[in-house]
Parts: sequence; C-alpha cells; structure tokens
Amino acid sequence: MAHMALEMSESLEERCNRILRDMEGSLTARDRVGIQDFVLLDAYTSESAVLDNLRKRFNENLIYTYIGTLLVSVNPYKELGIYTKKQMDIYMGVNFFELPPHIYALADNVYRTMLTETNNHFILISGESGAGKTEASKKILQFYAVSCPSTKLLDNVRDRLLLSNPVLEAFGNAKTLKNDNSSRFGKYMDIQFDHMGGAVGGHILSYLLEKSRVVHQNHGERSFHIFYQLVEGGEEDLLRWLGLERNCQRYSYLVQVGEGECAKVSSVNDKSDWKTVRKALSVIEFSESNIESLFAIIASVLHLGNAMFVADSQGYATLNNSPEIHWLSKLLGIPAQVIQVLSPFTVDQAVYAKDALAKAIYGRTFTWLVNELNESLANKDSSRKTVIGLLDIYGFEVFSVNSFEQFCINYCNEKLQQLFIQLTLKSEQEEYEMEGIEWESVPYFNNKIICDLVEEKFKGIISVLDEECLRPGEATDMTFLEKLEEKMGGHPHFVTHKLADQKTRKTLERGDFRLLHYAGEVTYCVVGFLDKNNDLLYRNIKEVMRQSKNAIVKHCFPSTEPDSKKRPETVATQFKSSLVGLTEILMSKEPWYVRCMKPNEGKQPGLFDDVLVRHQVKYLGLMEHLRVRRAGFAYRRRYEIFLQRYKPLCPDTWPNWKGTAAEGVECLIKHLGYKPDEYKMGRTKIFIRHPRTLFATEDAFEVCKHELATRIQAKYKGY
Ligand code: AD9
Ligand code: MG
Repeated sequence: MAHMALEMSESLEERCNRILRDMEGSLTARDRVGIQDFVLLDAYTSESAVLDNLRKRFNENLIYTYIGTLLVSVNPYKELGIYTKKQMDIYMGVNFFELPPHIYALADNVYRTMLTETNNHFILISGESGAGKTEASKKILQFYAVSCPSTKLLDNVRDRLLLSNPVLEAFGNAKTLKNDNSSRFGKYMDIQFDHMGGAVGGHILSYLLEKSRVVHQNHGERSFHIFYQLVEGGEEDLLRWLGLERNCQRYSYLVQVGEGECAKVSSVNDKSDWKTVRKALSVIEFSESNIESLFAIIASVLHLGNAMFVADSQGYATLNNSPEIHWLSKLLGIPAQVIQVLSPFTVDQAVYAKDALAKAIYGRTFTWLVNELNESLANKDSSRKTVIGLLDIYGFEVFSVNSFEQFCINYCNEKLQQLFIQLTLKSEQEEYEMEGIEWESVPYFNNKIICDLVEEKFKGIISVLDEECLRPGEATDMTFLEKLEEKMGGHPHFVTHKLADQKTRKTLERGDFRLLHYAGEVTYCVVGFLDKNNDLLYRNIKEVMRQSKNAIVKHCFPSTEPDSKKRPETVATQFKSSLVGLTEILMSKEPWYVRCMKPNEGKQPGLFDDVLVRHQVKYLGLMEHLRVRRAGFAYRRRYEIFLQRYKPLCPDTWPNWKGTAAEGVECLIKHLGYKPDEYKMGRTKIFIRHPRTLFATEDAFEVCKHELATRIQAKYKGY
C-alpha cells in the first residue's frame, strides 16, 4: 500500500525521471554487475559484448538478464537464496523494469497482463538438457501459489497444483549424464484463473515418455526415480507385501549392464523424495486402493526384469519355478499358469516380449497417472477462465551414442525453436512491414529446413521410417538407413557415412546418420529405430493383461482397444501429430519466453565456460532477437483499444472523440507529450518504443481514474 501511495502522489514527469535515474544508476554500476537488459547495451550487435555481460552478471550471482520482456537465465548450479517469500513480495505487482530481472518479475507481469487484458498466455521455457527449464517452471508455479488470492477452496487447488510436480517428476524424470533430474517427457501445464485472479484449476498434457529407460539405461544413468524411491524409502510392510528387498542392486532393470551395480547419484535423496511423493499422492486424493495398485505395478516391473527364462525340452522358453511368477501373479492379479506358458516363444523372443511388456505397463501407467492428476486438478465450474500455460519439455541432448529417443527429443526442440522464430523474429518483422513502419530487416537462420527434413509428408525422415515399418520381415534398420541416404543424401543438414567427409570432414560409422540441428550436430545410430517406432506388443500378452485384477492395469489394457489388425500409428507419427496439436494450442495464446543456458558441462557452480555459453547465445538466436528488439517497439495496440482506455487523459478526446481512432490517438499522445522518437503510427496500431513510456501513461490513467471517482463522489454527495 505504501508503495501504491507513493506512486499516486508522484507526478508523471517525476515518475519518468525516477525510472530513468534508476536505470542510469544501474548503468554506473555496469562495470561490476553488467547491464540488466541487453537492449541497453551499447555494443548490442557484438556477441562478445553480450557474452561479457552474461559472464559479469554470472560472477556476481546475477543469473537473470532481459532482452526486453524475454528472460535469459544461466543455471547457477547452487542455491542463491533468491526464491524466498520476501523476494516474491518484492516482485508482486511491481512494474517489470523497475527491479532487477527475476523469474518472479516475468511471472508477475504475465499474470497482471492476463488479468487486465483477460486473455490467455503461455511461457515457453527452452534450453538444452540441464539448463534449468524444470526449475524455472517450478519457480513460476510457486510464485503463483503464493501470490494469488487465497481462500480455503483455492488453497486446496494450489496444493494440488504444487504437488503434481513431485509426483510427475518421480515417474517421469531420471538421472542422465546431462542432468541428475532430467525430464524424460514433455510437459505442458495450463493454470486456470478466475476473473479475480484466483488459481482455480489446472490441466496437464504430457508428451512421449522415454519408456525404453525402464529396461535399459546407458552407462552412468538411472531408470525413473520412483523405482529407487520405492526400494529405498518404502515402508517395511509395503516392501514385504510387494515382495521387494531393500536393495536396488537386486533388480536387473536397475543394474547397469556389465557393471553389476546401480548408477550413483549424490544430488538426489530417494528416501526423503519417497516421503514427499507418498504424501503428495494422498493430498491429490488418490484412493488408497489406487496407490496400492500403483506400487504393485512398479514392483511388478522390477520382478518382471528379474524373470529368467529357460528353454524346455522342445526349445521353448518357460519361467518354471521362478519366484517372480508368484509375485507377478499376486501383484498383477493374473493366474500363475497364464503367465507361465504364454506362447511358444524362443528364449530370445521371450526376453524381448518381457521387455516390451515392462515398457508398455510403465508407459500406460504414466498416462493413467497424468489423467488422474487432471481429474484432481479439474475445475468443474463453467464460468469463464483465463489461463497461463507453462511449457517445460526435455531439452536438446547429445550423447556419445544417440538413438530414436534423442531423435524425437531433438526434433521436439527443433519444433519449439521454429515456433519461437515464427512468433518473434518472423512475425515481428512482418508486422512492421504490414503496418508500413520503416524497417531494416534483420537476417536470421530459419530452422524450418530442419523441421521439414524430419517431418515433411512423404519425404521426411519420419515418413521414410514409417514406410520401412510397413515392411515387416524385409526391412531392417540398415535398409532404413540406405533409404535415407538415397532420399536425403543431397540435403544440407543430413550427413551419412558415404557423404560424411565432404560435408563435415568427420568420419561416421556405417550404421549412423548425422543431423545438423539448429543447436549442433548429432550423430544417430539407427539400431533399434524400426523396433522403437513400431512399439509392438504381442497380442496374446495384451489379452492376458486385460484379465488383470489390478485396477490400473485393467484400465490401461481395455478390451475395447483398437483391433490389432488395423495398424496403429507409429510412435514418431503420433509424436509428430501431438506436436502439431501443441503448436496450435500455443499459437492461440500470447507468448512469453525464458531462455535457459548452461554455464558448463560439469554441473559445477561458479564456472562459466565461454565457448559453451557463446554457442548457446548463437543457437538460441539471442543476437537476432536483441537486434529486432533494439530496433523495434516494445508495445503496440490497435488505435481503437488505445484510445478507448486512455481517452480520459485528454480533454479533446474525452468523453467522446468524433474523428477516426488514429486521429484521436495522435491528439491524445500530443497532449501527453510523447517525443517523436518514442513512438510510430502504423496503419492500424500505435507502436511504442520503451515500456517506460507506457508505464507512465498507465500511471497517469490510474491517477486520473482516482480523481474522476473523487469528483463524482463529491458531486453526488448530497443525493
Ligand atoms: V532437462 O532438459 O529436463 O534434462 P532442465 O529441465 O533444463 O533439463 P533442470 O531444471 O532440471 O534442467 O536443472 C538441472 C539442475 O540444475 C537442477 O536439478 C538444479 O540442481 C540446477 N538448477 C537449475 N536451475 C537452478 C536455479 N535457478 N538455482 C539453483 C538450479 N539451481
Ligand atoms: Mg527438465
């Protein structure tokens, strides 16, 4: 309130001067802490100057910097103490540029814009694996949880929104070589607000879980957190009931091939995380029987992994006398005899079928989990709501061996980069052109060419892969590679064994192809591509699962499942369609951006690797974005809307303006004293260069509203 009163008593001019003074103040300190908005950087076209500024700030623990309203964040890899309730209070309701950059400032600005303009928004959080996307999305959610109006009912929703995170992370995140808590699924979450700004509900969409991790992890990586949490943290009674020992090394799906033990992760505490997840499930109101079924499934997957097949006298695989059968039968509610002799498989086929089943059960259970969370977050009231969407997906990743999973993840990142380009660089410049604003266009690399290479109908890599998947028995991963060579050989972003030397002068193994992604080169090994894209499960295994007495399994293998004679869509094609759907959802909302960066490859605090950061500055398109922002206008509004809101500020336009809206705006801003280089008049809109001009106008409007109200009150006092 004190702050509000101060704003009210300040004149427009005083306020402008104060903001300018603050900005200049920050300029004098720039030698030490750099500049908080790259738009104010003198040498804004120089990559080295941008890098210097980032480094200076990073060294002072200032991890956030703006480019206009875009937030750049560099992962500090240490706790900075900047996410306290006190910090939240500081940022609540304060104009964007008046305080040092912070994720809370962005969150607050999005929230207030949503409330004043009553429209939908989304925050696109991007950056490579380990750059800090998931942390950023959690900070935003926490900010809303604390800053939004509170009632008993709303607090209930708030708790569920917050607690959906540890649950989803337990089932969908894992340690990789890049990140100890790496998201292995894509997540888009809508937070719904009522017209008073209360958070009243939410909805989550999940994208392609990397379920192959259930049966195999690369050296030094782990399976999904939930397995370790259950084994390390599960209560004695529960483990006994599930037939589990408190020793992860006992479970072959958790043990690294050739190592005989699990990968270690020091930054994760499975025991305490188990408690959090267990509590979260109760608060979200999962029934005890559902919780039991859920853990029965997790345990079954571990038992399944330990099941050893032996060949019988006719060479068929059997599971005779295996203790795992007992537990599988008990936990999945399927008679032991049915599991014992499923079908005449060879031992190899049986192992393959077992892994496929483990992946299917886990993957489908994850989908079930997301649906349950959505039930719990759903707002049943039909009144109009506005939403803020948070997009946090798996970041671009390159390992020493990359497979189908990395192909999908990196394709997803290409699509988001494409969306970013369309919404910022491309549409921004097109709008200036359309509005007849003089503009020198800024060149940028458009990664559409790479998206097309992957997804184009009949021609792209996914099409070729699907075609090969249609030739069972004939096609192999190698024939897929040969087709790619044949069809894509001439593409500037595609390199194979034969062509490697000419394009990048780096040799390639025979079974590899390389894509030159926007964020760097990635070499993919084709082994397993066909199989993972088909993702088939033997029909008789599905039938057995249908008989399960475990409520979740039964739900996940419904008897109405599409007939297996009809070909299901392949994994890559389903993923492609889901990304098209996501793009449509996002395109209908107002965008905001957080670009996350990784300071070093070693997850170390205090280490700023120039080469690594420079590379990210390049591929994230920060230089281009900065150039467009610097030359452009921060704010634009249609004349009608601008005039309607601010016309009380000028006696000529108030209460009614007779001329065109554009003339009205012209008259209005003359009265307000806008300087000529501060704004431009387009065909249908006014463009304002700096946010501070608009803030000042908005404040004048507040003062004016207040005065009007006082005058009206005084006038009608006697009535
Ligand atoms: V991936 O694409 O899901 O593999 P993210 O999501 O980009 O990746 P994440 O947010 O999980 O990365 O961050 C990785 C780790 O960096 C976290 O577990 C923290 O230990 C660390 N981190 C990230 N952001 C912050 C921060 N703002 N403050 C402190 C941070 N530590
Ligand atoms: Mg993540």
